[in-house]
Formats: sequence, structure tokens, C-alpha cells
Amino acid sequence: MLIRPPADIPSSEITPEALYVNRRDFLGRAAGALAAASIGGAALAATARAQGDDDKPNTYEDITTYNNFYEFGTDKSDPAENAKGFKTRPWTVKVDGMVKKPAEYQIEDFLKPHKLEDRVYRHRCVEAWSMVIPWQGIPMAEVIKRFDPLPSAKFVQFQTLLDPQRMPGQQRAVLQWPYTEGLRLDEAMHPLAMFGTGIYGKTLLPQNGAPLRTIIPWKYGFKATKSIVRITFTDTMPRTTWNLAAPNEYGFYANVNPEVDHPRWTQSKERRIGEFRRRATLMFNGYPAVASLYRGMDLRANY
Ligand SMILES: Nc1nc2c(c(=O)[nH]1)N[C@H]1C(S)=C(S)[C@@H](COP(=O)(O)O)O[C@H]1N2
Ligand SMILES: [Mo]
Repeated sequence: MLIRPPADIPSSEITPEALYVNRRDFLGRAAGALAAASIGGAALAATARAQGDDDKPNTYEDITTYNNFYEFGTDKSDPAENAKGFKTRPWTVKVDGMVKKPAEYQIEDFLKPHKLEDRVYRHRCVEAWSMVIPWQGIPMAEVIKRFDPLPSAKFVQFQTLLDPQRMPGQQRAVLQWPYTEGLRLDEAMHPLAMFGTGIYGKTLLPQNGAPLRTIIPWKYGFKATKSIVRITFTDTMPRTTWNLAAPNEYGFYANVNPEVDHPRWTQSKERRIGEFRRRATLMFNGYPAVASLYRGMDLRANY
């Protein structure tokens, strides 16, 4: 199912030049897989075709019914069911910490200065399944520049809403709530990183992290933070939920890496939702442009 984005979303000019350059880089190196695409309007269908059978986007149905969102249950089918009716308006996002312009925004004001972009990204869950998702959102770097982090800020932390009434999964201590994740500031500023607000040109549904989530396509899915209410700039590595739960299994970096297995299963292969065969997992999920962020680092020690 292909859904046209609303008419007011501009089309081909929306992706900054840096991304076109990066895209050629991906196309050259990622075995013909279209790793990032600038799509809009009618171009959406064409892009889906251009990706070929190997990396065509998952259906809207798959993307919105097979989810990981423990605040709404631990089964993959739970979030679509239990997040029905979750209200994402009014919604405030607090920006604080080492930043020149701390503020508390209504979500509309948070998003207002930015143009929505459409980008098709691979999504690789640490549990060895994957999808291809046509996201809509805004580049993380643009948003961060607007807040003007202090030179001392080295990391950024993202926090999900804490509200056990509205998020019934939080009534059980399966994780330490609220869900938090973080990135090094240079990772967050990478042109591939974005805040997601939609899928297939439609406003994000609650199960996918409405009204605002992060998307870091070269990292395992758990690095993404859904339903964000707070963004904090710090000079120390922030606490992250899955690292607190099982530090030997889930590191801070969590870059997709087929050469570093999870202690309980291989990361060299993955199953694309909707397929039966297992396919090879690509280093950095097939986004080699990010390698420069980790030059000189031991990616086994920093898993
Ligand atoms: N707040 C919150 N964010 C979360 C999660 C979660 O349980 N709670 N799950 C993570 C994991 S493990 C994955 S794979 C992705 C899933 O995103 P999707 O359901 O939109 O595919 O969300 C991530 N963000
Ligand atoms: Mo995941």
C-alpha cells in the first residue's frame, strides 16, 4: 500500500545536498541497496520500485502492527492494540542541560521551523529482524543547531513519556522507566540521524512512537526513543535503558555489526519481516558513510 504524502510536503528539493552525496556513496558501496532516498509526492512509488526486490519498503500494515514498544506490552502485536487511543496532543518537549536555548515547546512549535523530509531507511532490530521504512521527519542536526549546545556538551539524551496510566506497560518493572537513550553529539549531528514524525507520508501512529521519535538507521532499533518528552545535553555518557537492563548484551554504541554477536545469538544474519529466508546483515546496517565517526575505536569493546 502506498500512500501519498499531503500536498503541502515539497518534493525533490527537500533533501540537503550532503545527503545526495551520501546517497551516491551508499549506492556505490551497499551492494545495490538503496540505503537512503529523497522521496516525496508521486516519487514515492517510483522510489519503491527503484529499490528493487531486495530492499523494497515493508507494507504500512507490517510497519504499524509488528512493533517493539514495551510501554504498551512486550509482544510484537501489543503496541498496535494497546496504544489505540493514546493521545499525542497536547504534547510538550523539554530541551535542557548544556544548551544556550533551553525551552519547553509545544510539539507544534518544536516542529514548526522545519521542513518535513521523506527518507527510506533500513531498520535493524537487535533481535535479528529488519524492515525497510519510508519515514517522514526532520534532520536531527537542524534541530540541535537551533538549540545551540554549549561547547562542553558531548552527548544528548532522549527520554520517553513517563505515565503509567496512559502507558500501561510502565505498571510493570520490565524495564527501568522512563525509557531513555542517548547519542554522542557528533553521532546525533550526522546527516542520516533524524527525528521521525511520520511513515508513508502519514502522521506517526502511537505504536511507532508518536508524536516524535528518533531514527538512527546505522544502529540497532533499541537506540531509537519513542514518544519523546525530553532532550538533555550533557558532558557525560547518559544512562540508557537496555544498557542498564543487561550491560553485557546492549552497549551504548549499538552500531549494527555482523561481526559482533549478541551473547545469545548471531548478528551476522537477519530476517526481513515478510520474508522467510535470512539475509546477511551489513556493517553499519549498510550505511558505510558513518564509519568515520568511529575511526580508531575498537568496535568489539564498544558494542
Ligand atoms: N520508549 C521506547 N522506545 C523504544 C522501544 C521501547 O520499548 N520503548 N523499543 C525500541 C526497539 S527495541 C525498537 S526495535 C524500535 C521499534 O520501533 P518500531 O516499532 O517503530 O519498528 O523502537 C525502540 N524504541
Ligand atoms: Mo529492537
